[in-house]
Amino acid sequence: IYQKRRSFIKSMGYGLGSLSLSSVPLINAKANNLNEPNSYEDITTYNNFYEFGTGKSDPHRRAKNFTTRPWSVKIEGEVEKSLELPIEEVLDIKSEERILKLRCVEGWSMVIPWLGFSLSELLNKVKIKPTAKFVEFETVYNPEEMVGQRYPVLNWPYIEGLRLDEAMHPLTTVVTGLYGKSLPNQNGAPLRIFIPWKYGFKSIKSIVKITFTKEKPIGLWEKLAPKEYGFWANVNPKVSHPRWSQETEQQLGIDGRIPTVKYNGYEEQVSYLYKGLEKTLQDKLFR
Ligand SMILES: Nc1nc2c(c(=O)[nH]1)N[C@H]1C(S)=C(S)[C@@H](COP(=O)(O)O)O[C@H]1N2
Ligand SMILES: [Mo]
Repeated sequence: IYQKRRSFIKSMGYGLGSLSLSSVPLINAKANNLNEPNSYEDITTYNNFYEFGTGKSDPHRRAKNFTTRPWSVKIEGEVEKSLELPIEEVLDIKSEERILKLRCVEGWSMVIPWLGFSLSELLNKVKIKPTAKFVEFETVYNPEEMVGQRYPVLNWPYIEGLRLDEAMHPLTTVVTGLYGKSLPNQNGAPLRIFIPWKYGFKSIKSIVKITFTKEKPIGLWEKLAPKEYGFWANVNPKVSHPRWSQETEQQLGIDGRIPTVKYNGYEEQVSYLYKGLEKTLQDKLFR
């Protein structure tokens, strides 16, 4: 099914978002290639959420009645004491507006005014053991409501992972909403993470479990196609996907393709995480 990732956006015919933002982002992390935010319409009707189908318009049509209450998030693994947090307690953590750019590995991008807070705030609710080196995330498994999960298109549930210091980076965000509203189901309600310097598939939606691990987690895409989707998946225009170049991208609502920027424009904020590892990571990006 991943072959479908070939399909690029043709001419989208969208204008620039008509909504203007009254609030200023509280996080001082402007990507060096950040355009105007995309419209609410773009962000909520053009999605990747294979649990609801592989078409870009499937999630917003099929996720309408998805049940997000009651909901809880388990935090377990290499911790002193595991925790199961009701969603209400997660949403009690103060969210702020974070205008960040999403770059999908397929070659399209959007600028999104998310609402959220640093994942570290959630992770610090448990006492993490020194043996924890990575963090694994898991999406809910609910085939009754997620029609895509009724078919073995992917090896459900969706899994992704980060190195512990990547997970603790202040730009790694727990997303609770967008455009000042609660998070639409198609964007990963009631909570998803967002890692702005990595390809979009790392930003896993509708999370029910977070596990601290000793070993590097293997994400669902990496398991399916290890030559195409690696663990690191840092945005890098110089490292091609085996089947297409990553040098440019189509930002929804913008005419023509724009150059893709290393770490999706967040190099200044995140490059220290990969000091000394850069060469290795470039080689391993899709392996
Ligand atoms: N559970 C889950 N999370 C997911 C996906 C998915 O199919 N299932 N798709 C990923 C991909 S490939 C991208 S590009 C982003 C898209 O996020 P958006 O639909 O909010 O723009 O979600 C990511 N998170
Ligand atoms: Mo993606």
